[in-house]
Amino acid sequence: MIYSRYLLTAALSMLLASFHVHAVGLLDSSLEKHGTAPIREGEKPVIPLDTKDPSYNVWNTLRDTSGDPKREPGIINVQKYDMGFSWAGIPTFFHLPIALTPEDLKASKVEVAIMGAYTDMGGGMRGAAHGPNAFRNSEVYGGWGVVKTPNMHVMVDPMKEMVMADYGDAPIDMMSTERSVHAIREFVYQAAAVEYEPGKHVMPIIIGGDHSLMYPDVAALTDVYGKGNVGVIHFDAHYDAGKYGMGHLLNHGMPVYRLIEEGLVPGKNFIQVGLRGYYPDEESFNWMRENNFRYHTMAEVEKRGWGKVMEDIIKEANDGPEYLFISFDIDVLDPAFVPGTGTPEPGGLTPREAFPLVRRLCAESNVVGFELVELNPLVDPTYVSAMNANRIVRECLTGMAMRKMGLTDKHYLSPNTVDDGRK
Ligand SMILES: [Mn+2]
Repeated sequence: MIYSRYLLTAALSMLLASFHVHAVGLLDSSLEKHGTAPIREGEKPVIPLDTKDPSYNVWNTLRDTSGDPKREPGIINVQKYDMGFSWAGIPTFFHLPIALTPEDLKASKVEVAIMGAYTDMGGGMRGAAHGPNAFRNSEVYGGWGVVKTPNMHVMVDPMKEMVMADYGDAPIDMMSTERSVHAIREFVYQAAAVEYEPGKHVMPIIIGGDHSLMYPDVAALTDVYGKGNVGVIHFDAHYDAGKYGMGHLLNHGMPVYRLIEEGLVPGKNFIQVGLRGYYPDEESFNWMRENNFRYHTMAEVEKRGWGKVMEDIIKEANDGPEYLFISFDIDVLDPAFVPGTGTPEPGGLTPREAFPLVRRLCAESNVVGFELVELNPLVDPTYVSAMNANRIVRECLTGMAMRKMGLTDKHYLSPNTVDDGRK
């Protein structure tokens, strides 16, 4: 009953929202004509939330599990058969078992928890909300169960070397970024706070969702590791440190500014990779320089070549705070490889450039969290974006497994596959 009323409210709000868009256009032209502001002094230009609405917290209320069959905590494999192909079975991230609670993560000593976060209000184009499930369905070949296959570059299979789980999706109020971020921060924190061994925390991998996520995701890790102790390697076509957003303090182009403003991550602990195009402006670059950002634009790649830039990024990653978070906006890749994103920008990285860097960062530096954001399957007709997103995360998982095995030599590649043995 409450739920159906919730749906009705949601439908009504959407209808009102679409009216609002048209109204803004009308007000703009009347503003020019009459010179009077539509909101008079002293009036609040916002409609407050009705906190007494019975559906107010319905999106963030845990299901009553008291009637469920009793079970011991631990991960649950939801597949019926010993083996299955990539396109078959119940779609979880990489066909991994699921974990429903922090107790499940702890009981099974889960090292990596992969979770969805379907934020979609932070960008102009909607569709990133469908990113997590597009990712769950993004396996191209291979499968689960007895099918275990290594990454050919290093001959390491992360699925075999580590305990991992699909941790489900974070709670999101689809009408509000502002209300969602606190719930997401808490959700990510609860997973990352779990120690699967004394002193070793679960690594969260968050699949978005728009890039507003960077704020709650990084904040959750600073809640675990301490303010100022987590550096961010930020892959993106855009700098995402916008200060103004029509009165909003957070949208998908502003999380970097928020993290700095709140003192969670100082500017010197940001390493930005892949900036290009027509945003931001000169003033913003000056602001980044004043705040001691380390940034690597495509202009630098054009001048020095990817190989040299990649080595610098890895050196810088190991010359900063003890803990690192990778924020991978899929639009850092060229639209040829990722049309499925809300703000595509030509002239980006190729998968062949991004894969080794992500793999090496996860192997050669202390990465404790990862997010992949802005995957929008609604504009991904060939699924190539979801496939590349899948492989980016697999490269990180491979690197994590290499680190666990002690394969942390600089740019390690398998002697069996890097050449055919004649040289
Ligand atoms: Mn971004």
